[in-house]
Amino acid sequence: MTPQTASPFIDIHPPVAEALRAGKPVVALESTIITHGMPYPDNGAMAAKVEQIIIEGGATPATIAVVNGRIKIGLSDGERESLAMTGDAMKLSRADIGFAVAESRTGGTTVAATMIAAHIAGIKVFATGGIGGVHKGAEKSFDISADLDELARTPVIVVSAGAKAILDIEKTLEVLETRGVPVVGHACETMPAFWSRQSRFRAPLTLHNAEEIARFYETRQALGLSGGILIANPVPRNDEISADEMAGYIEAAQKAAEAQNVTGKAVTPFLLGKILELTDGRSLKTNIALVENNARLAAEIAKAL
Ligand code: PSU
Ligand code: MN
Repeated sequence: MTPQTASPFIDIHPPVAEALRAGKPVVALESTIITHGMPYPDNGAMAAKVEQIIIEGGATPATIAVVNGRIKIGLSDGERESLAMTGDAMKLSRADIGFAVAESRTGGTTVAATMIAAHIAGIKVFATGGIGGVHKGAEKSFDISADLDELARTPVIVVSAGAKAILDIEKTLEVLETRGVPVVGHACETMPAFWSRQSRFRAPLTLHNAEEIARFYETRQALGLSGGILIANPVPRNDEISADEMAGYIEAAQKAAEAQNVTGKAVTPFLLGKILELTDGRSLKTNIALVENNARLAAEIAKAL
């Protein structure tokens, strides 16, 4: 529930507030995917569609962002569209969400920051595309997403299509295991790889439906086990791009990032943009399809809880 000291900085969109008060299912959505993950106007259209899917699934969507220093739990259509058009929005993770609030800035929240805000508001389920993780070459760059640490500490179920295939999936799984984060394949034994249904790695755990996922979450809570759960939900078959085909694009994007000295927070948006270019927009279509698919499952989980 909203801690007293946080509430002066938070605006809960009326339909979300009402659903939370009534104990109805709510699904949080991140906004870095809007501000940094996709180009305009596809980003705004995707964000609207995903909210629609959650409503059709019987839950209330709450897109989370920081707008002029206010932590928004749920956006109006106008606010969401205007965020989609904000060219200079910040990318906000745990390290910078407080800064954006203190300095009245506007930004998209990453998986980590969205988990923080969702938890403050009392929302237990959150749908995204892919989480951040351990980047390829992390042994040199030390680039490991704050999303992994957040999953270890904040009790929110994150529904994803796995870790983005631009990452080192094997090392990402290792860090999640070390930090005590359950990684659950949804009706699959193999870890998905974002644009592709299969990576080369096994899903550490498998559950078959929303009810089983809800029961697992509640059991962990009852046992006093802290932290979240990562659900890995494969992209629908008709929308996938095979891992073999993606590998070439990913390598080319990585080379371009190195050549242009792209580092830090800019790496993920740069790689996604480059891959979009290299695939002639196909990666974007797949990205949208998998987010929609995750929103559907998240709504079912929210109802099952
Ligand atoms: N999934 C997408 N597109 C994105 C992201 C995820 O389909 O843009 C964002 C998420 O917000 C995730 C962030 O938390 O990328 C990870 O960034 P970094 O690797 O810098 O932690
Ligand atoms: Mn990073």
